[in-house]
Amino acid sequence: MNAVLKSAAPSYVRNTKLVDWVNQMAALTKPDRVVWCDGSQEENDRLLAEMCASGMLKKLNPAKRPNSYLALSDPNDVARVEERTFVCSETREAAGPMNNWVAPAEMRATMNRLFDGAMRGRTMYVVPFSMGPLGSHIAQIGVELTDSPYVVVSMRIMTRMGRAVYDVLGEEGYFVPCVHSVGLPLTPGQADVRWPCNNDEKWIVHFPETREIWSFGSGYGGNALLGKKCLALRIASVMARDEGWLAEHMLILGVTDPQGRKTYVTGAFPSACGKTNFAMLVPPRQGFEGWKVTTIGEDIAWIKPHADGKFYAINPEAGYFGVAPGTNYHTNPNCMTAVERDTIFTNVAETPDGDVWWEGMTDTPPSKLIDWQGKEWTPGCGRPAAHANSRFTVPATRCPSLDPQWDDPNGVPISAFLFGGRRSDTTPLVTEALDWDDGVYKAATMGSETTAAIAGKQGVVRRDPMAMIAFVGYNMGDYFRHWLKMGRTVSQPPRIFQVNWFRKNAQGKFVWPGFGDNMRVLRWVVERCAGTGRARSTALGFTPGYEDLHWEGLDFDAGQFETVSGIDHAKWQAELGMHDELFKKLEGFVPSELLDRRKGLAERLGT
Ligand code: TSX
Ligand code: MN
Repeated sequence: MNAVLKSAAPSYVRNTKLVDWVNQMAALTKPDRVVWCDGSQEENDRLLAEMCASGMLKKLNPAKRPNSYLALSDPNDVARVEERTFVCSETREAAGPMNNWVAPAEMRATMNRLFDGAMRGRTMYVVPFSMGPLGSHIAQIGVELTDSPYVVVSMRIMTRMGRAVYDVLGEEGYFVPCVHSVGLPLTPGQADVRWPCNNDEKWIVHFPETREIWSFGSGYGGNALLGKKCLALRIASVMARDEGWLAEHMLILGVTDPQGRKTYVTGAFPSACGKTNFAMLVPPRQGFEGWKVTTIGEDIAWIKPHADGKFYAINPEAGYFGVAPGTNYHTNPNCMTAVERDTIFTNVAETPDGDVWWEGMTDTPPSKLIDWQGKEWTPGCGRPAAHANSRFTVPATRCPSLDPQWDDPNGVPISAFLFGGRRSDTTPLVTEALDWDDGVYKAATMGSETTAAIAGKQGVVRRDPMAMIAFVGYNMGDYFRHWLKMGRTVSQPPRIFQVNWFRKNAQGKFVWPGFGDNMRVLRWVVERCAGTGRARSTALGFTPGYEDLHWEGLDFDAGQFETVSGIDHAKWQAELGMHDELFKKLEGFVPSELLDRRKGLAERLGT
């Protein structure tokens, strides 16, 4: 067959398993062409030009937004699809009650049926990528086969993609095979659509034992850029369990104090809770002279125990795929600077002069826009101009706060883990866990009010253990057990803190100013790690008193502090009930240590 002949690998691809697999997948999916990507500038320019010609991308005005592009997706393909995400381990128990499960043999039959001829009329791109610095002992290699050029150019931003990966792979190197199709084959002569996808069938499938990823029917975000949620979280979490490390939904930041001492902190927050903003935080001008926050990562951390008794973390990604709405020069100036150029925007609005706009970018919207569905838009027309889950895709190297060590193959030593959901009540501003196991309990029982980053209902409290509910590739109970165990593998485990920027007052207004002022909490965390920060003991753990935080430059009185940090015993009674509901869902799998912690917490609360 011609298509198979055309797939002949370049001479620098020496991995026979890879070549065999690509040929096998080409025979199954039947693309018109196979293109082995090298990640070069020329290749990228060609793909961008092709997409501009086909209408999938629009080049933005280079005078306003140099080297940047806009993609508008199908209105039915705008977010991750959790109900269509599957973990196909040999047994249902291994996947656990939190994952959708189908027996691997049955799922393989489904995948073979769906992918048979799925790429007809299209090009299959072979996309080699490294999650983590090339050659790092913490990094992993993946190869994504995709029929979407948008995925190729996005993967080139989000990962270390290209020819150097083939060199690291060599003849025998291991890679995670990832197969992706938008699921819309073309018959000869059939015109393509702007954003091909399949509106009847979407499947995001993981085989954890064989470490394979298959994705069908969507071209959007985590459904299609398979290095991110699929590999770096769901498959990596299984590798981490087997090999003794942690693959987490966490930002990584560095805090430098005026003496130049550096403390690295990670933060796990559910999707679109402001993780990117926190990772790029700018400290308040007053009272924080000489303090600096630097960014290592804003979504995923891979964390390994080191011989010095500490955990070291890398960011496996090389770019940011962040939510645009709400991002502005006040909420995240570093991010706004990052996306000034070299950025692919998806589902934001376009201005008449060829720039982009989204809700919350400026106080007053432009008087005329083209919205995310390509329709004319005017202020007050009743529709949002940008989709609530619209995104920017930008290289990490564009970020002004990027930490000099962000690319260090050994990672950075972590002193604290932060866990924070979006809670309008109950959870205080900041609480330090009593010890490792108490921290694991707090993280495991974390709840957050839902937002638009996932398809489904908004504004209800969803339990989101470690912000990993959608991302653990095995049984959540075993994941808790793995966390408990990992704390015992290092002599200096990080301190664990629970945070909440989102408490509201009786009038339903946010009380804590958030954003840069979160530095006041972060400074206390750093001081606790250094042994200098003062704390009071409460039923929940250690918390700062009003006088233990630095208030210079902020008008925030003790009464307001009480509103964001008070412990309401009736609310905590209800909260414990919700912890029980979570544990009920995981019945038979919850480690006894956590059930003991539930008892201890109830006793301390006097309930
Ligand atoms: O990202 C946020 N952070 C973390 C920042 C480092 N957001 C945005 C969440 C959606 C992505 C926040 N929203 C934060 C926060 O700390 N806090 C809030 C709630 C809030 C919103 C607005 C105001 C104050 C708090 N104030 C005014 O609008 C003036
Ligand atoms: Mn995320």
